[in-house]
Amino acid sequence: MVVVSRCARNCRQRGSFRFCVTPIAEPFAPFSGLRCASRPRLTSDPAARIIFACMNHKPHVAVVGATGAVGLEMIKTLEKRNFPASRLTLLASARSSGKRLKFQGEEITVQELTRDCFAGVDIALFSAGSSISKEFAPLAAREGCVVIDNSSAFRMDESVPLVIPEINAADVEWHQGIIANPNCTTAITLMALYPLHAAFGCRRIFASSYQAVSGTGAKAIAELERQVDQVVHGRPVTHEVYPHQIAFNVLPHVDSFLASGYTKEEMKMENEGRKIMHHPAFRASVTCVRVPVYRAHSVAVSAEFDKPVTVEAAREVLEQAPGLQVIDEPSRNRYPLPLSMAGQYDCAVGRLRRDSAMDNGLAFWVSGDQLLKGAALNAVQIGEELLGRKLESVGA
Ligand code: NAP
Ligand code: 2RA
Repeated sequence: MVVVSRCARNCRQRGSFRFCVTPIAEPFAPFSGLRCASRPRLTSDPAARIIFACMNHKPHVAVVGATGAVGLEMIKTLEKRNFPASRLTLLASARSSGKRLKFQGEEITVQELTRDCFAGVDIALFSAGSSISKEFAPLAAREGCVVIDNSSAFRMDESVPLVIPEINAADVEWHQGIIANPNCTTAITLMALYPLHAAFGCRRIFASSYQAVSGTGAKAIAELERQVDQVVHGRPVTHEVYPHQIAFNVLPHVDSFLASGYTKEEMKMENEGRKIMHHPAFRASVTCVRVPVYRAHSVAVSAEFDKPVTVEAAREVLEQAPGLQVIDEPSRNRYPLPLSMAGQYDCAVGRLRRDSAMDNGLAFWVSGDQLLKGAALNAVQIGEELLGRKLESVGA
């Protein structure tokens, strides 16, 4: 296979991206044996018209929702991982306009998000909620920007890849301007479940989550702090974010309820899990619970597999899995804890045991920082995939 830098027939320039719009079903022409470096090698939809953005310079990056719990972590993650941004634009609501945030030793002034913010921006990391994403992400994509979106707005859209780089990195290749980041509880669970699925074939899971308040955003962190102070000082407890007191309590309620009795958050595990693992028959019955933990979600999972699975075989698989630590020495009280996982890029799995209620079943406990692997880190990793794949294509 000869890779040409562009096919001259269907390659287009949009902003600072080069991409190929050859329909994937059409044989690459005009000469067989040639492939355009701008054209994706994989797609789940053979009829789709593909737009694959290839970056040809250091990107101008924007963070939308820069002042929020996730946005602040995005800025730190871009800095810590030396993301090769030529420029960083920080966007939030009018309330934050003029605030200054640090990036690589410099102060950057936050600007109000408006419709004309995306001219010249190459990659935009969105984390300002679904309604903002629905309004501004398509507009940014039309400007030639690749949007990596943290909200649930586009996750189940068939034209939008939903990506955890350790699992389905190649899906970034069929993006059409928007790539979705998965739900945080789903992402953390799949970091342990997917390697097991690849080895033993996962049929279904039963799971309960233990979700930190920072999953709800900056206001919920403040609510827990305030309520702890109110309880400790014997004052009346006030609540604004959650329907009940969260301090010294747990709430079996994350996101809104559906007619089925499950919440939206609970259904994300099955729906998003199917798309990310390319496993349309995957089933998940989940109870999502909010706990008075500041940071890092945990999930107790019982999984049923096609093949028999021993604890030893599962451990061997999990020890090889990227982005995952195995912390599993119950006799020494060693298992993953949200307190220890807060601030870490890796997730951790432990409490591995044969599930006593299922054939071919394995029970485990997985924890991870949902602001990082469940949001900011995963988004930056997707950006890195976009840049890395250009190098791979050119060098092929
Ligand atoms: P957050 O702490 O409440 O932050 C929200 C951000 O959105 C702030 O920067 C806010 O700016 C900005 N924003 C709100 N209204 C806006 C508007 N009209 N125009 C422009 N910017 C606006 O929330 P978060 O926890 O960071 O979550 C943000 C998104 O990420 C949500 O879609 C959430 O579902 C998703 N997510 C969160 C997590 C998590 O662990 N927190 C994990 C995965 C996905 P101001 O400061 O100016 O108000
Ligand atoms: C939560 N999954 O923890 C969400 C993060 N937006 O509520």
